[in-house]
Amino acid sequence: MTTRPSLLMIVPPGWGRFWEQPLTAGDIKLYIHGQDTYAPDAIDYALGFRPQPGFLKTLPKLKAVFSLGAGIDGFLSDPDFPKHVALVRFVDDTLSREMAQYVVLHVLIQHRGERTFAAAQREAKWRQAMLPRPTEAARIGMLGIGEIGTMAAERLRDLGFPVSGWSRTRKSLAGIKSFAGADELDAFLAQSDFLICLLPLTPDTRHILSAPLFAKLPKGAYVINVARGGHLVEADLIAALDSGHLAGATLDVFETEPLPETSAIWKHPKIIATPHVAAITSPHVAAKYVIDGIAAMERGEPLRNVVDFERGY
Ligand code: NDP
Ligand code: OXD
Repeated sequence: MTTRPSLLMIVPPGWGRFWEQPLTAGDIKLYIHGQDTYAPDAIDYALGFRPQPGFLKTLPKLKAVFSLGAGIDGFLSDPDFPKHVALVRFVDDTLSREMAQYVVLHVLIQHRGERTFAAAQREAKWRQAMLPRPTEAARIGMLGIGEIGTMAAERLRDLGFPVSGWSRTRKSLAGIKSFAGADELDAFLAQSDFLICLLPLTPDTRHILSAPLFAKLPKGAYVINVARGGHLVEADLIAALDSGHLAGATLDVFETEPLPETSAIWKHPKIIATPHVAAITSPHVAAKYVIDGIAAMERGEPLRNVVDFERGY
């Protein structure tokens, strides 16, 4: 008789109920941490987002860890993460699509002057205005042009915006200019009227969105951070907005989440803040992804989207 592989779901209290039904559709034995009793050495696979540091190393027979999200900084920040175990990112078109929608929405809110028209409506004022910039002059810079950045860049390109991407390695994407590596960062920034951060959070990218970088953007640039709060020095952003160098910002992610009620970000007139909702991983889609991944590994096939620990993403 063959035993079913076991999967431990490590999520905040209350989340388990969304995942239980889609996950048990697979040929696995599911345990929910904090809810079910299990022996640590009976766990083959784990699934989570930001597990308690040190916890995963207490599972001695782990074969692979699946991330609930595309970003895996919540695992790599654990100094005790068991690096002999494969860590798999969540990569899926439905997630990329929602992220691309969020990016397009916030570029358009700014580009089309939506907040000005909303204010005029509140005053019942008929105030017509031209676009602040013609679309072909509103240059988009994708800081990170991987799975999600590529889809967002293509959507914006198709709306008529000139789009560039910055990455570690050179890209060849139709109608999208590629800048690669630290040497080309300044040239990329100098031509980004919209700067959209879709980088992974690594030691190289932490606090990249800071005063020196903002100073290299054209005056009146708009910043969208949809990657991780750790990319941004919040005080530097507020200073660049208050000085008038930057026109505005949209933030979906924050150094401290939930964003404290006392944060100046909530009420800043030039910031749109959302509570880390640009894309929320669908339990049904992700459960199938995990079940398929486990089945592949059990058949001895390679896993897809495994994190390169050297690179940090
Ligand atoms: P990918 O790994 O597919 O893409 C990352 C991109 O960043 C790649 O283009 C990569 O370059 C580039 N990059 C990484 N390090 C550097 C560096 N040091 N210098 C230059 N470029 C670099 O990630 P995804 O697109 O899947 O996801 C991006 C991030 O989005 C996630 O890490 C996560 O933090 C965030 N996210 C946020 C969500 C939200 O709800 N707010 C939801 C989902 C994701 P190269 O292509 O050369 O490797
Ligand atoms: C992710 C996220 O990384 O939701 O997928 O932040």
